[in-house]
Amino acid sequence: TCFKALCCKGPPPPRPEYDLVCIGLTGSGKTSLLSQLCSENPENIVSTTGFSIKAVPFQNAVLNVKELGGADTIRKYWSRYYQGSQGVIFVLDSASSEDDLETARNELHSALQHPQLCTLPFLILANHQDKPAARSVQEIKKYFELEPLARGKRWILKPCSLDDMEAVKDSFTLLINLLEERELEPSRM
Ligand SMILES: Nc1nc2c(ncn2[C@@H]2O[C@H](COP(=O)(O)OP(=O)(O)OP(=O)(O)O)[C@@H](O)[C@H]2O)c(=O)[nH]1
Ligand SMILES: [Mg+2]
Repeated sequence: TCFKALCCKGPPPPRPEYDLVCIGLTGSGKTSLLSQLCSENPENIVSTTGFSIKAVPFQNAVLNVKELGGADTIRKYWSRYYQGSQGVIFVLDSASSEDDLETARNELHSALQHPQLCTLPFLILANHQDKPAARSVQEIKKYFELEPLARGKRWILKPCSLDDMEAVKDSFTLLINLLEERELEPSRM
């Protein structure tokens, strides 16, 4: 037993798990970002029809992320898959057309106000920042009218692109901090 005590530290404590929903228009990069975070092969990514679930490992937590496909025909069913979510990831293409940006804004506003999501932490990723046409995070914040709409809510808006995954991981760490804070709230104990 003495030898065992010296050599076997035992299994590490389990990491907390959180259930998240990931939404955003088709082509915004949801599957690409989540696949990179899971160290999966970035080739062969096809548009998500329906939904797809991935367990994304981080140092202090595991995020069970349910990505909902963003095609026009699927978006109307998004809200059926919100139940049980503890947080939201919204991905947008910062270099998209004006029309698509407006659609993304409307979808984000609906999500922020949805009864099953309105109290949850949001991570909003302004993706495709590597493209010359990408709007800055300041422009997006203004265009999306986030300050007046989401006052008092916990949301994080960060620029990102597939070619800087370290920045993406840092943004997820901020989201995990919000999820942990939420767990410690007295009202939920
Ligand atoms: N240049 C650039 N391309 C990106 C970026 N993120 C994703 N893409 C590309 O955008 C395309 C669509 O990406 P997906 O990950 O399939 O998008 P999605 O949001 O999952 O789309 P749906 O599943 O249809 O809702 C792919 O060809 C990606 O390589 C980025 O940051 N920069
Ligand atoms: Mg997808």
